[in-house]
Amino acid sequence: MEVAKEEPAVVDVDVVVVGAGFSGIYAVYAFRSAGLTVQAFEAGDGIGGTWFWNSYPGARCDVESKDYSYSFSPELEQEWSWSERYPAQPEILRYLNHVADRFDLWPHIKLNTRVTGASWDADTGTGTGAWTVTTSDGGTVTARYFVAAAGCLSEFQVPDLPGLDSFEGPWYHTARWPKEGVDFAGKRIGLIGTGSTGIQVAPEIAAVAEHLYVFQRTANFAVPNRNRPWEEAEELAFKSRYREYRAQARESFLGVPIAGTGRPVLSEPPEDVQRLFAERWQAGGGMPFLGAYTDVLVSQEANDVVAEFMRDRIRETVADPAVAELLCPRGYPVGSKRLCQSDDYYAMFNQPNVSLVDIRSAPVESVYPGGIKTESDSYELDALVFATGFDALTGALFAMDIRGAGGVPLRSAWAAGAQSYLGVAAAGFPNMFLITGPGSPSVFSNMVLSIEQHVEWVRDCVVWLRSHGHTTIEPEAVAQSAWMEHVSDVANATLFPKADSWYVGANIPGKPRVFTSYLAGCGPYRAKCDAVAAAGYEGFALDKA
Ligand code: N01
Repeated sequence: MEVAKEEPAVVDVDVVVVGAGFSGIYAVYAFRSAGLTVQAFEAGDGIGGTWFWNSYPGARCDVESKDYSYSFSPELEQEWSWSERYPAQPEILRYLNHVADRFDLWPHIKLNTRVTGASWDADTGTGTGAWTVTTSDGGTVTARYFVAAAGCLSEFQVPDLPGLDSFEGPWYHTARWPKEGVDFAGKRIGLIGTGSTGIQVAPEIAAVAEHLYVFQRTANFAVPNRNRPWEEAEELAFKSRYREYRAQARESFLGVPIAGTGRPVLSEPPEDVQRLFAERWQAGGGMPFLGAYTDVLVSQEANDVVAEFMRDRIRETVADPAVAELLCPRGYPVGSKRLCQSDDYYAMFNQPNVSLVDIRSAPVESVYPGGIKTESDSYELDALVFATGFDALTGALFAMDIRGAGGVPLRSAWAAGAQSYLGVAAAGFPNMFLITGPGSPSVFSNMVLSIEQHVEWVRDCVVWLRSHGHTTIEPEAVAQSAWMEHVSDVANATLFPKADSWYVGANIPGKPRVFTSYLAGCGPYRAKCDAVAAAGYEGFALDKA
């Protein structure tokens, strides 16, 4: 007997939001403030997204606290007090919980609930189309708009090492760190992964472990943080001009106002270049360092100057010249893999209980019950730590079974690489919005600023649709293709696509190699998004579905 498809007669909520990290939390606030009904689902048993899951020791943001915070509420901005220049993970989590308390957002957030699927139904009986969203608790909710705020770096990756199952000790991925913490005292620990995360967690492990073995496949560039307490007098002085500062940030390239020289490295006397890099090295921070000159990320010759400066700092920090040379990154432009920040990573290799293991020249062969075997040696280990990264940008979207018009899966629509218009919406997926999606500046910017910009744009779009009597919106295929071509043209004028990084999906076997972040800067990108809206959502089809 054929069972009739049950179609909901009414839509439960106006907006479903996936995730309750920085994006989802602000989306709840923004949509509710616009008079919309909103339901957010969060897989974790707490809010915070990336800052909830990545609770490994040493986790800290490399964007300064004053920038890595919401700007939507001047009152919040004034009353919250950051304790350090760069915020540590527990403090960011406290901040986000404070925001949820202060703005009474909890009633709209369902924890412990993963969104498993979302499908667009053009005819729900309401005559307007809606998304049917399924969740891990077996629930179903319908919504006019589906907002994916699932994070750019959510789907973590554990390498498929032969024999890992046989390992007798515990192993951990930094993105699922046990909330109760891990005691490494007196233990021999193997760390795999030397990206931003590995570089942060390593010194913390080395401080307590009997021995830390750092298994390095690719050496990474790291600039100092020069982290320090945010003194009250400095904070008060800064806060007196916070609004003005935020306005500058919005127009800036990275979402953080950076004072650069505005000149290329290659036009400057070499001694001036060395002096300026030395000053910025001393001051700490990756953005002012790479932003000192205009050609660092577009000219290989200019980039080589910076890379050699950084290698010299490694050589003067690490006592053993052979270890120092192994730590010196080569083979890709500095900045084309995410620049790391640390005050103590390189110096850690001077500790007698730390060894650097080169798994580029002698790769890991297998894990055995008592440790790791490489092509040249064996290492007896009590525990393993993976800081091996994420299926970035698309991983969290593909983890849900998202189906657009005609039941087309997002995974199929994006099989050759992510396709979006402005990084905020995708052709064939009506009334679906992506917060910091592929095709927007996202991971190449101060994420909190980019999140606010996207959420506000989407909120204004929905309000406009309703006030103008439109029921659906989705990008026109031609506008989307032109946008992605533009994104690619901008990227190809830089050194970024040269590296095998997660930016191009190179860390995930079989993932199409596509660079999908928009590199023309936050200010110009915002202007483009605003112009599209002002022109009645140019490039979007209205009421098509
Ligand atoms: O991940 P990654 P991450 N065998 O992909 C290695 C943000 N973040 O978690 O380069 C051996 O960068 C891999 O080696 P290789 C930030 O945006 C921010 O560190 O592929 N090694 C690499 O060394 C960052 O970029 C902050 O050769 C393997 C490492 O694992 C992003 O998150 C802090 C391997 C993965 O590095 C991701 O950073 C932390 C294998 N099979 C994170 N597979 C701050 O704000 C992978 N690797 C400071």
